[in-house]
Amino acid sequence: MLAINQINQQRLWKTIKELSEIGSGTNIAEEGVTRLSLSLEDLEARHYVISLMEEAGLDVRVDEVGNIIGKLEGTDPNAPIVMTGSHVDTVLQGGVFDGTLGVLGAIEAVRSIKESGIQLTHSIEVVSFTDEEGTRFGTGYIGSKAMTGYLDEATLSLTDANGITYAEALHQAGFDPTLYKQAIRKPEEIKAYVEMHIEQGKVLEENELAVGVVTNIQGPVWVEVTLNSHPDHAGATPMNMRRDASLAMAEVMLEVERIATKYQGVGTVGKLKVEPGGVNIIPGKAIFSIDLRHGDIELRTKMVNEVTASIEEISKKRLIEPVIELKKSVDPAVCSSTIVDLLEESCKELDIPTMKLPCGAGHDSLMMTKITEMGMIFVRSKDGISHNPKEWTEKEDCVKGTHVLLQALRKLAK
Ligand code: HGY
Ligand code: MN
Ligand code: MN
Repeated sequence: MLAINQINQQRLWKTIKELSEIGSGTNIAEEGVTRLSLSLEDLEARHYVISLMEEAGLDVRVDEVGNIIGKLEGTDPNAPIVMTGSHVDTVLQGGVFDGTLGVLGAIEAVRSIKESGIQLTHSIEVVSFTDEEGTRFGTGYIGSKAMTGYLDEATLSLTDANGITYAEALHQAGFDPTLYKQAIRKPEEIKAYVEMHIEQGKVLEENELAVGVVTNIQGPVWVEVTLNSHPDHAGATPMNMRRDASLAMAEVMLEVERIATKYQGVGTVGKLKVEPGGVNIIPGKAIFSIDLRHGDIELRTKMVNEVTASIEEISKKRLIEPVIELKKSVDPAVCSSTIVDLLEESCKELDIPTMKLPCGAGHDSLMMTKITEMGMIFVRSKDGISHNPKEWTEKEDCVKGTHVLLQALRKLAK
């Protein structure tokens, strides 16, 4: 009989390896893993997660927007459930651990509880959320937004690069997006949500710790900016007669850096293109993303307003028409102090040294906090690298994080 605070380490590591092979192409070291939401690779990863949950003896269901939910029944079916989970969709050429550790670790933790034969009062649900990253449709947190009642038709009509809408992609994957409201969970049916995730930063590594307890999470605002002018001849148009969309974009990008630095937030232009895109054509259009984040909502609002004002100003000066489309705006969140304390206590009981730290990245936790007590367990990232094929977390750190998750789930569900 397994001691209750032990998982099957080999089995966990094997599942991480197996899932990493889905969407990894031929050269994972160079190309990483790409499983854009509702793509064939994502669907294959979903089947893997479902089969693993079934193998673990969980009751598995998939909701109207494709959230995969594996349940370990507690002794009291009326007690609010304890939820844990993360995502298996990735960014372009992403790493092996982002999201997947939180799903596979949760499955291993709940599987070990089941194998130990211990009976817990509250049921535990492991969730693999649909489209956390937002890479394909430019928004994200779709599964957790659906569960918390923040998904809407406007979001479902966003399109990917090929003009396919979320709704069509969900439909093609076999779900019925018109029923997305049925995925909503009532706050009273969930006792708490705990997510294990790689830190994707350097703090744990600098403090030589494997595990951290998150105190608060930055909230992201994503906008898509289109700067419209007209293409012109690169040779025949004098410099003082140009309305060059790419130069306007360049100025805005430097403003994003200046304003984010001024407020000690973060600002990123990660996706950009000019049209029509010829060596001898002055760009007539520039289309680019802006990701702005801050832990404080007032300061983030100031950042967003100042970036917007600079886009207007630069466009006016260069006789360009700007269009700014809001794609995502999720409030920053403070983790539940009850859960923070419980996670610290779990580390202490397992003799795993830890520290409290803020979270720069966004997670489904940002949505789940709107309907239940939320907390996060961080696991050390090598060199703080993430959203990069070189993303790496040592096996023993994955095991330690999963032991803390197991301990926390036991305490929450007992
Ligand atoms: O954008 C983020 O912070 C996360 O990777 N979805
Ligand atoms: Mn990510
Ligand atoms: Mn993630």
